[in-house]
Amino acid sequence: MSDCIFCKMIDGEIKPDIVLETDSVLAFHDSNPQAPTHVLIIPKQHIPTMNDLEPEDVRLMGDLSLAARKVAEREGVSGNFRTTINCGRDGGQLVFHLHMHLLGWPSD
Ligand code: IU
Repeated sequence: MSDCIFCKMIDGEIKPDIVLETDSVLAFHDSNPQAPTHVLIIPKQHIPTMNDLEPEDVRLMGDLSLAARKVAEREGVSGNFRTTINCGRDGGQLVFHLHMHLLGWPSD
């Protein structure tokens, strides 16, 4: 999608602070972090919201979860993180390219 900011990051037109990249997923630091670690994990395929998921996207959603695990390890927050996917404007979604937030805190 030419007007999607996350697609521009995937295409390299805009350069985020990348944590992890695989064939299907890109993970990068959120530009406005809400926790000591705040990473967004996005599918490379443009899917606007969770409401647009189809049965064939099951593997892709698994890829997002496995990427979250790896991101948490790389960021040193494996024992202290949560993930969120906002859906729709009233669900807090501002960017309409599906993304998983990973919010993490260092161990004591
Ligand atoms: P939301 O779930 O759609 O509300 O989350 C969008 C996130 O994308 C939000 O945390 C923004 O800070 C983040 N973000 C970003 O990291 N870089 C950008 O260029 C833009 C938004 I636009």
